[in-house]
Amino acid sequence: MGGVVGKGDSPRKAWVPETKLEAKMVEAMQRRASEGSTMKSFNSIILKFPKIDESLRNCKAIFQQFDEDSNGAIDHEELKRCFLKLEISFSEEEINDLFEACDINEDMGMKFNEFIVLLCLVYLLKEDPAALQAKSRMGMPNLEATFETLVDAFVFLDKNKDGYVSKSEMVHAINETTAGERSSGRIAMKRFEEMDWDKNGMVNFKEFLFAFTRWVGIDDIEDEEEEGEEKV
Ligand SMILES: [Ca+2]
Ligand SMILES: [Ca+2]
Ligand SMILES: [Ca+2]
Repeated sequence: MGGVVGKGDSPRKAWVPETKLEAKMVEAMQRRASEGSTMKSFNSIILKFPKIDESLRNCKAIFQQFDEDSNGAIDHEELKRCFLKLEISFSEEEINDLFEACDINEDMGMKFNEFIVLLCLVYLLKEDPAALQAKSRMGMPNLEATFETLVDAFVFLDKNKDGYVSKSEMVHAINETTAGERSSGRIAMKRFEEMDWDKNGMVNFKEFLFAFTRWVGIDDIEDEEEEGEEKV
């Protein structure tokens, strides 16, 4: 891969997309950012938490529908049929990339929260006119509205529209809301650290989504197994 900045051997460059999928995500997010955000403050995002929470929980039925063998996870084949049914025309490679990106505990199955993140990424990527000829909808209007809110929230935070939320952008967003409060910087840091899953100093949309599922408690629905324990 060309273009690696030649300072030392730091393993990753935070703001350079690490995968093709991430590059597409960033691109889609930047395109979306050019339309602006309806969010006015970080608080306005927080106020939407309950509604987002409810909507995502309702999505459990969709998850169960596509978890054909009811083993609590959506595997590759189930996901492919899910895409077929939702008329999401992604290539095999795109589906694989998405699957890999969202399967954070790498057990080859989408848990509920992973599936939600995946669907939201699909929602974002589907807006890409180059990737998809048809602007077909996913056929889940409520869920799409929620995804739109999440995209909107990310766009609000990403002030410089580079497709990532940096620490200073987070601080900026929170300071706007809680002007003058001394604790706000610390809150911003904490929120940021919760989001920056791979600790590379930048939050991409996927990390943001996973953080969201934690904040609204979606991942509590699934029993969180301890590490190394795959079977229930
Ligand atoms: Ca299954
Ligand atoms: Ca940014
Ligand atoms: Ca990160």
